[in-house]
Amino acid sequence: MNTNYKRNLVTCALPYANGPVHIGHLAGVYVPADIYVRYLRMRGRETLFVCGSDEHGVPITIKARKLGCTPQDVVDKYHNIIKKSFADFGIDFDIYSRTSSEIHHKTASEFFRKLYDDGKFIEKESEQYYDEEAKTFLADRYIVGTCPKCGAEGAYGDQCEKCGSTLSPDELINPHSAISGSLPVKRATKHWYLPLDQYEPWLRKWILDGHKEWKTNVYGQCKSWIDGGLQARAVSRDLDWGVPVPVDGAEGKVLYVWFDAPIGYISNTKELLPNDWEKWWKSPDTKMVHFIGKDNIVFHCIVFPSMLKAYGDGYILPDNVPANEFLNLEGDKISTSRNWAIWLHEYLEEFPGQQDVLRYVLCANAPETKDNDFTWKDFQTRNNSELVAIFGNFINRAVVLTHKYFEGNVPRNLKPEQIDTDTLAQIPAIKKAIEDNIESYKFREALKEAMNLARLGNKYLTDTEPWKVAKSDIDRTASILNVSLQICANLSIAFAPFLPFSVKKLNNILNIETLAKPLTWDNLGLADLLPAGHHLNQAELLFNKVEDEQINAQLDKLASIKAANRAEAAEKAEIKLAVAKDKCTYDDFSAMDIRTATVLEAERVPKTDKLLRLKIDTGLDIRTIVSGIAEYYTPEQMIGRQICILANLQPRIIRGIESKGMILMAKQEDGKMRVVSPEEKVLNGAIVS
Ligand code: B3M
Ligand code: ZN
Repeated sequence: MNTNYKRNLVTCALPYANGPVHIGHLAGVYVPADIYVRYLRMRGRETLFVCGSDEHGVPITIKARKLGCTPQDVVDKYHNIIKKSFADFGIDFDIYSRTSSEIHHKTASEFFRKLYDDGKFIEKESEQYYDEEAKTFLADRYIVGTCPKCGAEGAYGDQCEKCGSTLSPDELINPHSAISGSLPVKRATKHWYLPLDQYEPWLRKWILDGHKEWKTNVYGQCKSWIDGGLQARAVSRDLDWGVPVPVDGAEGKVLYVWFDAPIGYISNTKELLPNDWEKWWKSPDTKMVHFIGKDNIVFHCIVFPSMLKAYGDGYILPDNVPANEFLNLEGDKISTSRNWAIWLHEYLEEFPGQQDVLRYVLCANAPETKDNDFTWKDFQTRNNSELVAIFGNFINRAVVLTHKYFEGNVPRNLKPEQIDTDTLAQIPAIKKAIEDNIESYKFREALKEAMNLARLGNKYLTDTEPWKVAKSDIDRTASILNVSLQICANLSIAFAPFLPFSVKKLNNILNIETLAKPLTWDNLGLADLLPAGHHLNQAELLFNKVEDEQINAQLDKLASIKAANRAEAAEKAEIKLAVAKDKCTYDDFSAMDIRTATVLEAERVPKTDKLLRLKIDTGLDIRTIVSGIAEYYTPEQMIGRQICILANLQPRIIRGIESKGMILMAKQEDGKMRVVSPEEKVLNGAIVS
């Protein structure tokens, strides 16, 4: 393992721009990466911190269809939300760009083309599902049907969200296109594949022999992928959103999102350093570290390195990929589709100025070796009993007492005692422990060590009781507060990678601008950071208590999300076909006079949100029918439409209006009611038989 690196290239998984960032993303990827980079910068090591939005792929196109807009509209919206929320949360990227950028399209396209020209791909024709109505191939996610495992409607061609089974489109019952609803047909299509199996010997050597120091969860997953036998992997897709495949005859095909996205790390670097990017990507002096979640391990340890290997030209490989496990929320898996998440942009609105509380809790609870759980109770407890009661309390007492007894000036160490020396002597070991833990990507442990320094200060003050000593021995009090303030300055350094916002406040209290000795990492452990006579600014609380009301409001919010999900699930369940009715006779059926009719006029029934008043031409007469379809159709959508009605239903007075008949409707999968209409225009009054 190279230990003479000259620079550090740190990347973070590119978040899909089909939704905001949530605490699972932060705990898994972005908070640890930001801590690592802030620490490297404090050590004076040349570092580049790169990220951006991942804007291609089927999830984006599905979201666009759902919202009735273009994929570009979707990524524009969420790219901006994500970028702003990262910046407001102190995730201090050198660049946060995006894969819909021109420079990315150019870089990814050239990357593919070189591998293509060098014959690194296999070309294969395969049968894919095709929607003849929409005239497009269907990615698995675009094929829906009944789950063969649990019978749930709306299962996707790759997965059933109800029971979690991984599926293939061929397994679905009644598979149909999510775009047109038509039955998909199989059609031959050509794609390009990266033959990962050809890289197995090299991957075995590079990872299994060469990187035994990687985290157990990462090394273990790589080993099982490699031992399981690597397959050729498609690097193109039939989709109209993404980086077009730069090969003649490849119209309608784009680079597979997991081929193009990792190249985003390169294109983002190029965008930032157009003349200097290669020293980061093609020099053995660069240490590259990918921060990701565990679901991205295969792409960052197997696929992307194989792509870089295939490309050659001196591209470096990651020195480490410290993937984290998953964070759950209140005992349940975080889920974008179920809105079961704490969204970063919402947290920032609801807890203004409290970025560091979330940074602290997410680091202290990080799922570094196993999945972990975030609870609002724990958030409150850690804030109130650790940040407020230990760190904040110590700083506040030391500064307030210095203002009380020494007009805010750091007193001279007039009367030192053994406890002072013993206490200060513990700081270098804490410094070393923080360094060792951060350098080996153990940020939870590193944070604990920083908090141990706060505990040390708090205990020192409690043991020495300057507020009592001051009554009889002001010189001893001077020493106690001098030592305490040195610990305050050390805390500013120790917490700088973790809690940048609080450290900024602390530095203002300590008035570090005028210090002769800067609070650099190398100075962590010194006992003379604040010289006697240095003037402190007024104390201000670093942290505020989180009150029960705030937590209860968040728990109520989650409860209402859970209730909405239950209601939706219940509705979906209800949509399972109603049980068949008892047999009826032909006479029973022929007693109903079902006719076609056309809607001439339509208007909402005042003071109701479900009723429309329709004037219809039944062929027999012009009549009024009041129908509960206002939540599914506007009056405008009904006018001119030919429908089917039960014409001989007894008239009823509805909201004072005589309604003669009933409109025939049917429920869709999502619970929406649709009118039953003849496929083509027929006579008004035609009998439906
Ligand atoms: N867009 C994020 C995810 O799988 C994915 C990462 C790409 S990093 C090149 O959640
Ligand atoms: Zn299922």
